[in-house]
Parts: sequence; structure tokens; C-alpha cells
Amino acid sequence: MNNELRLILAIQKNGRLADDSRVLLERCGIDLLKSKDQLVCKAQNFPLDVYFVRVNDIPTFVAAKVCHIGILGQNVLLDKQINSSNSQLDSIEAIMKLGFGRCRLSIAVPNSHDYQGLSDLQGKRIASSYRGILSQYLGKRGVSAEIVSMQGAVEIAPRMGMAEAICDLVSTGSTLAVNGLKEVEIVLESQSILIRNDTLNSVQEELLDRLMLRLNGLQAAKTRKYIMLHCPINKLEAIKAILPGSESPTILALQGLENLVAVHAVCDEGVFWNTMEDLKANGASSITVLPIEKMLD
Ligand code: PRT
Repeated sequence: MNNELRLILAIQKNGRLADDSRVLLERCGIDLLKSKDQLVCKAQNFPLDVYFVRVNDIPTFVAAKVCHIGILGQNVLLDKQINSSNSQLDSIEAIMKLGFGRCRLSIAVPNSHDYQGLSDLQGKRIASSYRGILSQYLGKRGVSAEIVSMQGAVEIAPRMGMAEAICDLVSTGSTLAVNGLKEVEIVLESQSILIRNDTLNSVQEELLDRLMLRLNGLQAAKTRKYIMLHCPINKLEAIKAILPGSESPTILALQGLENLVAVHAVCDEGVFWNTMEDLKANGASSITVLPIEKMLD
């Protein structure tokens, strides 16, 4: 098939973002062949080709127009943009936050360090794989420190006497704890994002719009719930006021029950146990809360 009529997406082949990226495509109704060793895959039911690559190469592929769009962590895009002299990287646009791969790039020091603030790092050595982001962060705050570049196992640098602090990605914090370190500054909050370049033709723009519509539908569904309940007619206004974020619920008659109606509503905010208790206290019964799989407004 003509490549001009297809969209090309780069996702991580193996690693922390790989499974979530594939699942996201599946949930958008896009069927990919499942082989783990494949480097390129044509979607079966959407004009989309998927390249499986290392996450650190995704900005370069998108900037070089080898791929039109990509899924990666904000930390990786920012790091590439700061470190590289390739001006094409600056034309990459982050178009959607995807909500997985959440982490923070943080500075950590040994537990024994009585940390008082950033000035403690003045003149010290900080081990990191994120030289660019870290030096920009320190520079903006007037801290001059030596950055010791390491590509992995950054956490052991203080124990080896190579640095007094580290700057690395943290999600649960257990790696820091195991290595006797404590998080003292958050340099960057990161999560997975969808990025694009500026060379899509009109067909590809339309395909990207369709993909984004599906992604938005999934995100909208994630934050909403479908709630069904029975309610005495004279309590309807009170019940509607309690339903979180629901503007116009559907009201249905119940056969053989003249004083009761069924209320169905899509609620914006989480429906918590205390909301359900409020509803019950105001006369609602048979309260059922259901997850929503997809939504198109
Ligand atoms: O090989 P490739 O280039 O594809 O990827 P990679 O090996 O560089 O990346 P990978 O799979 O390790 O991470 C991919 C992306 O996941 C990162 O760029 C981040 O955007 C995101 N991410 C989310 C993380 C973490 N959480 C994370 N915790 N990346 C790395 N870590 C590491 C961190 O470096 C540290 O070693 O996990 C350890 C800390 O974890 P906790 O849970 O103990 O705090």
C-alpha cells in the first residue's frame, strides 16, 4: 500500500513503556500482529505502521521524518532536545499526555546527609544520565555543581565515592531506599506522551485526528462512571444535585412503581462510597456504578 496514505508510529520494543504502548493501541481498536521479534508491523485494520525501537531513538526517528508520531517519556524528549544540536528535534510537538510510565527525575543524597536545600549541592559532584536537564535545572537556580555522567547504576555512585548526590528517575522510590539514598529535589515530573513532527500530508493528518479521537475517548472514559439508581420522584432534585459532574441524567419510568423513577447518568468525577451513601440517605436505592470502556462526545 502507498506509504503516503499511512501513518507511521514508533513505540518502545522492550522495556517499561512497551506493554502499555501496545495495550493502548489495542484499546484504540488497532490490531497488531503479536510477534515480539518484529521491528515493523502493519496494523490489520487501520492505516498505521508501527516501528518497535529503543525509546531513546524515538525523538531522532520522528525528527528525521522516518516516523510521523511516537510514544515516549517526557524525560527522553526533553533530554534529547537539550543535548542535541539537531534543530529538527525542536520541531517535535508533544500532542497528548498518555498517563502511563509516570516517574520523576529527582536529586537524591545519602540518608546520612542532613539536607537543608539546593545550596548544599554547591561545588558537589552529582552522578546522572541526564546531564542536560540537570545542568539546566541547576543553572536556573544558581547552583554550580560537577555533573558526573553515568549511563546506568547511578544509585551506587555515592557508595563508590564518585559523587555526593545522584539525579535519576524514581517511581516507587525502592531503588533509592535499597541504596541508602533519600529524594530531596524533584527536577522534572514525567509520563508517557504522544509526539508528532510537522510533515504529515492531509491524509496522515486525518488519520492522526482519528487516532487522537480514539485516545481522547479512552481518556474521557477513564475519568467517568455510569451510574444507575432508583429514586422517589419527590427526591429527584436532591439526588441530581448529589450526582458528581452529571448535567442531564436520563429519567426513566419504572413499570408498576408510580412513585419511583430510574436515573441513569454519566458522572465526571469518581463516584466514591460516601457519594453512594449520600445518595442512599436521600432515598436512592438499587445504586449501581459501572466503568465506561469508551466514549465519543
Ligand atoms: O532501551 P530503551 O532505550 O528502549 O529504554 P531504557 O532502557 O532507557 O528505558 P526503560 O524501559 O528502563 O524506561 C523507559 C521509560 O520509562 C523512561 O524513559 C521513563 O520515561 C519511564 N520510567 C518510568 C522509568 C521509570 N519509571 C523508572 N523507575 N524509567 C526508569 N526507571 C528506573 C530508574 O532509572 C531507576 O533505576 O527505575 C529505577 C527506579 O525505580 P523505583 O521504582 O525503584 O523508584
